[in-house]
Amino acid sequence: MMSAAWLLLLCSSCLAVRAQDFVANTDEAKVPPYTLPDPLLGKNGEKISTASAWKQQQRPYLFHLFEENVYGRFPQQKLVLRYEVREAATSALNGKAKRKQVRIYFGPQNNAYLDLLMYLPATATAPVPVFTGYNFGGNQTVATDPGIFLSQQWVDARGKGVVNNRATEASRGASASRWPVEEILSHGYGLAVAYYGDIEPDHPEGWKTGIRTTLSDALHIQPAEWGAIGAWAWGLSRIMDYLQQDADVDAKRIAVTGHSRLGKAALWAAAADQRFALIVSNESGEGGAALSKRWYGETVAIINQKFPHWFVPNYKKFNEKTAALPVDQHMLLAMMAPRPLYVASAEGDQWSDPKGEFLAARNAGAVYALFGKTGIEETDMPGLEHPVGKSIRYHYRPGKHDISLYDWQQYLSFADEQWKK
Ligand code: GTR
Repeated sequence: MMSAAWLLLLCSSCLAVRAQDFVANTDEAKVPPYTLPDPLLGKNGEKISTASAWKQQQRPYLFHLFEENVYGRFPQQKLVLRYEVREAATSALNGKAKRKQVRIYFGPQNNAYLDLLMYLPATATAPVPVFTGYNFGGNQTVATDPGIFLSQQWVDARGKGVVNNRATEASRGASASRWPVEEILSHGYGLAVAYYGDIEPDHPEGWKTGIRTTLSDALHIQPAEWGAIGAWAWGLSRIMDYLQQDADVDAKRIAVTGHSRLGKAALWAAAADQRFALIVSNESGEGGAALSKRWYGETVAIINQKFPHWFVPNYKKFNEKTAALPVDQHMLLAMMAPRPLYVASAEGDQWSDPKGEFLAARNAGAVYALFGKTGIEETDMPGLEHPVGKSIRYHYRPGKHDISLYDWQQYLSFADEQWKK
């Protein structure tokens, strides 16, 4: 029989765990000990020690664990896509760019599509590497360029120039500071962006009008078998399908980038689709590059509560017990191997747990080592504006949760290093 005192103790420690998981901690001294699963520990307890065992056995096994517990199933059914070049301009952005706007239809019907906006260096004489990723408010927010089609989709009411959840002319260039197009072009790279709401509007009811419903039959997947992040990731893979057959694009050098929730989607897309050659996570935080078992900043419970539509329903099982999660996010980052990976955090964004992002990036290195690649050798979190690491790079910069010019400059020079050797 358990004594009353013991019961009391047990109960109060349960309560402590509950409270801890729902409350965001930002005091490093209060981070309790946690254990990270070993990405090289196989399904049957064996040690994975070669790149081929990783590729053939361990990677598919971990991918499946992420599908089951975090993001949901990633549909493999191939669709016959249709591409409509809606507009092409040989001279945009004061002659610095060629602009192309392509509608990617996901099948024979006209009800499911995504609008891609591309800027390519005007002077390019050969196919160029391309950075791709989503924006938050429609393609017209990326630049003030009046030639960009205005998004007609549902957009978040908080965006600049948004009236009744629709974008207006006043939204042009609203997120231009996040997309230094000329800087990207000056490195000889193109940019291909889309609005994530084309795939699924970002609210708990969004799945009803998004591709989780419209393509449910075509993809042989029920809406509840995956989440919005999974759907957005799937959309990035379809952008890749398009880019692969665009003669202006060097399809072997396509980088996928994403900020915050879109960084989560970029990471999951690159885990599922190894055609992405370089991956950038900008402050992707919880459910992205940050460790889930480390109690700091946003937690699994908080994210599931606030964004019930982002992950697979199974993920909610771990709200109050992240210790039971069979995976952690260093394993997601490990699935990028051996491709170059950049993880970035900001000082003013403790919500994303910068140190948890650094530790995940560092711990992914064991898998890169199987390929003879060096990740991050530094054991301590680096100082501000002091990027570290080789095939896996990490930086911590001053400033708020955002994508700054400094961030892009690091990504572009990282790509130069990797691609222009
Ligand atoms: C926050 C959310 C984060 C991050 C962020 C964003 O509200 O808690 O996980 O995704 O939004 O996307 O800006």
